[in-house]
Amino acid sequence: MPAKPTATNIVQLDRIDSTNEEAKRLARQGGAEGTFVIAMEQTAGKGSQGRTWASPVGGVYLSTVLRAKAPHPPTTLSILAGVAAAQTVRDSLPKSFEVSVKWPNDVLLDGKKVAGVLCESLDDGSETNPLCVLGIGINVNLDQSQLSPFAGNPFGATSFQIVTSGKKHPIEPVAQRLVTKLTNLHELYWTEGFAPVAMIWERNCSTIGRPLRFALKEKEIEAVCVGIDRSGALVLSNERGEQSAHAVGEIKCFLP
Ligand code: BT5
Repeated sequence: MPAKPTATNIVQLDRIDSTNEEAKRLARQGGAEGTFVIAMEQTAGKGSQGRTWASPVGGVYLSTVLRAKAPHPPTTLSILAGVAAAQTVRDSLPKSFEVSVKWPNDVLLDGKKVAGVLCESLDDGSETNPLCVLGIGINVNLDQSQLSPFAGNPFGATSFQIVTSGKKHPIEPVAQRLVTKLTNLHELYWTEGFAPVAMIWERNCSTIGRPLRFALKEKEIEAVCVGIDRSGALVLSNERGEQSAHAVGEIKCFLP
């Protein structure tokens, strides 16, 4: 059993292709566990499934290398990262703003996407406690024109600057807060397992008890969200009360 990783090393960069790629390069050289890579700007920021993440100066772009702890799969770490990002956004803004996490790990600020998470597994030969890169992007000082390409997405896009009527926010404390939240949550996960992290996720989510439209690979279904299971999969209940767990898929919208 490897030792519990701690935040040992923070690499600060002005500009990089992708902090996830840099974290992977460091991991390949060995000893990257617990390392944080933070950049002011990404030239090739990545979303999930080959999508891109707009990453101009004004956002927080952070990746860290952590191990999932058996028997929990890497998906549990991506849930953990969503919780850390939501806590970071909430603690960085006045309490009047509504912050929630949408399964699995998008963070919504007043109902619009303000942060995203990309979790990638690294094959380091350890099947028991796989090494993962967790990448988080938070829109802090991005303006309307920088986010307008995403206005048509199901949950749109927003930033700290947009919701606070154009106010600029210091980036450094947001990045620092995210490092602390990730470190604390990973410690909790490592010592007590995924269950307490899942409970915090459920407390922070906008989803439980709400009817929603969910896109599976080949069809869309309407169901009520019940919670997440021990692997981080979304548990839905249909109109007959039958429950199903979904490891993949996307919440398209909430229903009235
Ligand atoms: C995500 O993907 O939400 C994962 C984003 C992870 C970004 C971090 S930044 C640090 C680390 N290094 C990287 O290279 N990546 C990670 P997904 O759910 O697939 O959402 C991507 C979609 O959101 C895109 O196809 C756009 O439609 C939209 N989008 C792109 N940039 C955005 C932004 N800055 N804010 C809101 N939406 C955005």
